[in-house]
Amino acid sequence: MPPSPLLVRVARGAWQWQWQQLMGGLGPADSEGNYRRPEGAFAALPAVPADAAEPEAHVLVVGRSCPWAHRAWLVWSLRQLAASITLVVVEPDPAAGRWRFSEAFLGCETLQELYTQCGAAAGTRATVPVLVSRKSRQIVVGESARLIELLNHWPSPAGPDLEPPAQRQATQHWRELLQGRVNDGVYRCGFARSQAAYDRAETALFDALGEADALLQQHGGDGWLSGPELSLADVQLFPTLIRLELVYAPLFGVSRRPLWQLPGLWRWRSRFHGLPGVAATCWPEAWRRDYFGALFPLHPSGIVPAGPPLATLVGEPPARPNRPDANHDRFEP
Ligand SMILES: N[C@@H](CCC(=O)N[C@@H](CS)C(=O)NCC(=O)O)C(=O)O
Repeated sequence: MPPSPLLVRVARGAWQWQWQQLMGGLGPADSEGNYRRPEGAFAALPAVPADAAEPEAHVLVVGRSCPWAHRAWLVWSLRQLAASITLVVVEPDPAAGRWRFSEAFLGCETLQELYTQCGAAAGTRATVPVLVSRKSRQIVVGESARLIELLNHWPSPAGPDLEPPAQRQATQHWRELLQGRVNDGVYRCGFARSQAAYDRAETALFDALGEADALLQQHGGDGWLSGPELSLADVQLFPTLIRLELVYAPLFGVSRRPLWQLPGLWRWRSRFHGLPGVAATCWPEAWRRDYFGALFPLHPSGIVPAGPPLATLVGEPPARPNRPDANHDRFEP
């Protein structure tokens, strides 16, 4: 027998209330339901440390699924900083809601312990990415937007300058636009607590992607987001776009335009993925496992869906139907 309409109404109301409480655990929202990312600690841009070139003097802590960590990992990789900065990958512990070292690191089992050991105030969120000085046991910087600037100034044997002087203004423009509307924008969609909040974030996201796509199409398959040379703007865009079909479209509801409908961005993503060292920073299984497994209020079953193989998301865009007028939705027995 189907449940009575009254029971359905009560259950719905109770679930909605509980859902709002659970969403509060993912992040704060304003009174209109817009997601508001909390400020991070250790957010200032420091000077390049005097011992920056010393072998293994610094440690960059990243998590595979975190897009903010991914951008730092990319700069570390593109600028070949492995000799002076050791990369340490932490694993999520979703039950405890924290990051854990695979093996004890500087005497710490969890990232929270490392933050405390480095003098972080009680209650500080222990987030990745974070750059730590091994010698002084201090956090150098813990905010990804500043961290990638610092890594770009870090002494490097061969790495490119990701803030090319001739493109400075355009790089700055794109970085600011991407940070809010795209990088955080997908979270503003996924963590929205009202339809209006979601609609605002989703429109801003796809407007920004449309703008980037138009520009890249004008470049005709050459060049990068802020000009002929690769820049930090490209670095910021990649972690969000490479997760689009794998995680953000199905989980955060950002599926209005699949990327193959934005061919400038599709080709840009393939070229970026093909840069030396980039593929080794991509972990689609870990991304899906962590996002679908950990974000309980968005996906209570915890079932990790299959996703398209990464290899199908790079290379030439999928062939379009060769008869544009064909009615593919028509049911023809
Ligand atoms: N503002 C930070 C945000 C980083 C961030 O939110 N990292 C998440 C993983 S994607 C994290 O470590 N969260 C752990 C926590 O909040 O306790 C940045 O961009 O560096």
